[in-house]
Order: sequence, then structure tokens, then C-alpha cells
Amino acid sequence: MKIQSISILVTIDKGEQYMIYSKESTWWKEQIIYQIYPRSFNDANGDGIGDLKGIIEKLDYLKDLGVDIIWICPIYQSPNDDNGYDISDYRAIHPAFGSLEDLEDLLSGLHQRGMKLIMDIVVNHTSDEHEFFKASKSSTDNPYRDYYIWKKPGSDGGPPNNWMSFFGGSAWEYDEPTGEYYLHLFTKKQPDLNWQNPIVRNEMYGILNFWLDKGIDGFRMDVIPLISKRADYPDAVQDSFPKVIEQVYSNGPKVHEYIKEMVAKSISNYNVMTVGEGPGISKEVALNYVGKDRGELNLIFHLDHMYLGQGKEGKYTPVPYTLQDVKRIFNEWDDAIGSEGWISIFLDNHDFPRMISRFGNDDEYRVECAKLFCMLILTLRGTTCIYQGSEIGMTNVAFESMDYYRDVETLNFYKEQKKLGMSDEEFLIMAHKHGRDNARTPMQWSSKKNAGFSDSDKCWLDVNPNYKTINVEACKDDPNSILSFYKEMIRIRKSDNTFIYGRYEELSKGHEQLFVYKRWSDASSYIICLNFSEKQLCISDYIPTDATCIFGNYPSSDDPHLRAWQAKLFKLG
Ligand code: ISL
Ligand code: CA
Repeated sequence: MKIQSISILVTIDKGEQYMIYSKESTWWKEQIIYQIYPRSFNDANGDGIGDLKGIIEKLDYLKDLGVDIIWICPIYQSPNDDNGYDISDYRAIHPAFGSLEDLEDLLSGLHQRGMKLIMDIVVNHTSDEHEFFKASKSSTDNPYRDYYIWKKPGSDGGPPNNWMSFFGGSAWEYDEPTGEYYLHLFTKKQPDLNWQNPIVRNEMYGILNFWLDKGIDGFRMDVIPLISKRADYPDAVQDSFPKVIEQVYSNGPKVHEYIKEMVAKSISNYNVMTVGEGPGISKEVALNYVGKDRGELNLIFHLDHMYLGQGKEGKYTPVPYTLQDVKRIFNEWDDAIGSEGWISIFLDNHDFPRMISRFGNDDEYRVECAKLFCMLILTLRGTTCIYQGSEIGMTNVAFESMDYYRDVETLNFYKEQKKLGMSDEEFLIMAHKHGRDNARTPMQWSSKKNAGFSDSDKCWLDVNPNYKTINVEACKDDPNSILSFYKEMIRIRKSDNTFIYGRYEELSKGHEQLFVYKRWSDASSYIICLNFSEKQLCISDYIPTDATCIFGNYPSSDDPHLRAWQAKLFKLG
């Protein structure tokens, strides 16, 4: 739907009325995002790969859960080196997912239910099998050469600089016939586009418009701060990979010029939302991307808490961290964003381990932890994003051999570590902890074959063996299940705008196990108490006498202590 810039009246915090423009409308602050990894959500035709028809079959489930905006990971034509984040035709749906008609059916099914669809778009790189790259590679003087980033070898005949790919190894690949290297910040099958070339930029805006004209409600923009490269391609000298991302790969000199142009030439002509994936966007520069008056993105997924624990070469060179680090990141980001911008609140996605396995205890206290993290992501300030399967407490998987792993990142690091002498046993311990396949095992719908995900004899990635007990079927009619807890917590969040627009402050600063914070506005106030440990901890210091516990993950009681992984939501007054 194309719209003109219109002004509307909305009521926000403190009951004041502000005249705002449609591009500032706040539905994307108030609604809840649910992320679908389509390969792993639901397989309708029994080939072992999730598909669009499979999602359509589950729309009532999603509506009933109470989520509003469905973010669907890439479904375009792709050789699947990185499961769709390597796109070879931006205007075609991968046949394994279905057809354009299926996408239109999905969109109308969502719209009929008052829900929205945002697509995942990758504009930083394409597949090496995209027509642009095939032409670009064919000779140094073809018209497409400048669509990508080609450089002559460095002085020693090796790569032009020391940049490492996100997935291990050099970020440069040598092309023998033309004697030059091309840049790929991800796999060598994902060459980076040259955004300095205005023709490339216009090609990308054309693609955005193609999908927006179909009536979708916005985009999740993959690695958007990486589109502008540092002109002098300096060597990276930092001692942690997240710092390299922030200081060398991300936030390049022209990134804001490009995003503004993209908004002017495409996004601003539609009433849609944009959420930027923000590797390397620090709190210091965040408002440059999401500041109200910047005309850039509506909100970002910053990755500071996701990158905690990554060392010199990323996740396979881990460093320790504590709850204090997690809390500090939430606090500092809330301060930095203030009332000027907006972020998403989430604890996992398709690139990271399952949140209860990473931050909690996914064994003895799996149910308590799943509910505690649910309360956290639905009560912090920002748009909640729920990753598929969190609502039933899905956990990491520990496949017994490397044969079961599919993710290119895991397999690349495996090859590298093998060369360095690491055994399979040692690597498997790391893959169990950090691998992206943890988040990608099929959604667990029931205790039937393949967790009810597929009728196939072989799924593209095996289901987690714990599906027999952890599945939607087992949760759905149980009022004490994780799923029921999510529904109730979503209902509570939506019942009071204080959870959306109200202020935030941590009350338990310095505490090593407790995360206690306040959300308040002139209309109402809440205190959220979360015990990130198995110890019994007293919370009476934080709770005023007029507080009533309105929700929690244990049977209600007046005990001023929190038990293992206990979460309580208090309303004041
Ligand atoms: O996956 C990560 C760590 O294991 C992240 O560093 C991730 O590579 C980074 O956040 C960028 O992610 C996005 O772009 C990648 C794709 O592989 C990811 O799935 C996507 O979310 C390249 O397109
Ligand atoms: Ca299928």
C-alpha cells in the first residue's frame, strides 16, 4: 500500500497528545515480533524442509499466542550456502519454500488476522551465483566489475589486508583468471556488494520496492551497518572480534548517507517498519541509526549482549562474562536510547544458542528459566522479539557427531580447528555450546515422528531428541505450561502502555544474581524481580509495602525470598 505522508494523533506516555508523522507511528513499538526460521518451522509437503504453506497452517497458533509481527528469515532463490542469506535471485521464492502465490497467501492470511509480515533482506552481499557476480567475475573490464569489491593482491602477493570473515579465514578470495581478490565478510559464496556504486544502490532499492509493492509491512535488514566500507581498508588490530566488527567493518563513513537515500527512494513511500540487524552498532552511535529525526531506521537489534563471551576470533575463542555484564548492557542501552530512539529486546535468534541454555539452566530448571526469560523480554523497554520455540522452552541440542551439523559457520570453524590439531570431541563441546544449529533444529509441535514438523524420513537438520517431552501439544492445554505463561505475559504487557513507553531503572545494580528493575509512568508502576541463580535470595529491600505480586513462575506466596530462577512481577499502588 502506497501512502502519502499523513499526520495522525496518538496518545503516548503521560497522556499527552503529540502530532506525529506516519513514519513515526508507533505500532512497531507496541506490537510483538515473532521470528520464524522457515526451514525449521513447519513442513507442509513432507520433503523435510519447512515451507510457506507450513507457516500458513500455523497462523491460528501464532494469533492465539498473541504475537503481531512475523519476521521471516530469507526465502528467496539461493544456493543455500548460508541458508538463504546468500541470495541468487531477489525477486524469486526458493522452490523449497513454495511460490510467490504462497507468499501472497501468507500475507493475506496474516492481514486477515490483524497481523503483519516483515521480510528479511540482505543488501550487503549476494550469492556468488547471482547474475551480477557471475558477470562481475568474468573479466576486469565488464560493466558489472564495479558491483563488487575487487582489489589487487597486497604487497606480499597475499590478500589486500588482514580482514577475517565472520565465519573464519580471510575475508578475501583470490580469483585466479583475473588476478584480483574480492571481499566477502561472510562465506566466500557471499561476495560483498560495492555500495559506492550508485547503480548497485538503485538495484537494491528496486528490489525493496518490488516486495513493498506486494503489501508487506517492512523489512529486517541483515547486517545493515556493514554496507559502507572504510575507504582505506585498514588492517584490523583489535584484540576481540566484536571490536573488529564495531571499529573496522561496521559504521563506515557513508553508511548514513546510504540508509537515508534508501529511505528516501524506497521505504518512505510506504507505511512500513524497518528493523536493522546491528552488528557493530554501539550504544554511542545507535541514535545515528534510530534517532527520531534521522530518517533512517525505526529500530535495531543491537548485538552487544549476543556478542558477550566472544574473544579474539569470535565465539570459538570464548572469554568469560557474568550477569553483571548482561545487566550493564541493558542499562546502558536504555540510557543511551532514552526517548530519542528505539531498540528490540531479545535474548536469542537463529544465529545464537537457545536463550535458556545460554543464560539459564536448561535442565533441572528449564521451565522456570523459560518463564523467567519470557518475563524479562516482555517487560524491558523495547519491542519484544520472540524466536520460534522459546514459547515452549526449546533447548540447545548436543548432536553426537559432526555428521549431524549443517551450519556453514560451524563447519568452517571445524575445518580450521581440525587443521590446528583440535579433536572432534573437543570441537563438539564447543559446537554444543555455541553452534547456530542449536537454534535451528525443527520446531517441536508434538511427540509424533520428527516432532510433528515433517512427515519425511529425513529432515534437513535432525530434531532435538527432547521433543518427546518438549512440544506444543504437551503445553497447549496446561495452564502452568511455558506456552500458557507466554500468552498471559503477552496479555499483561498489552494491557498497559507503561510496559511499552514507561521509564526503566535497575534497582539491583552490583548484585551478582538478582536482576530487579522498575518500569513506571504517571499512570502505573511495576517492579520485576528475577533470580538468575539457584540460591534462595531475599528481595524485601526492593519491594515497597503497597506492592502486589500479579504474576510469577512459581505458585503465588508472600515469601520475601525468590527461589531458584524465580520471577515475580509486582504492581505498585
Ligand atoms: O552468527 C553470528 C555469530 O555466530 C553473527 O556474528 C552473525 O554472523 C552476524 O550477526 C550477522 O548475521 C546475519 O548475517 C549473516 C547470516 O549468516 C546470519 O544468519 C544473519 O543473521 C550473513 O548474511
Ligand atoms: Ca517442505
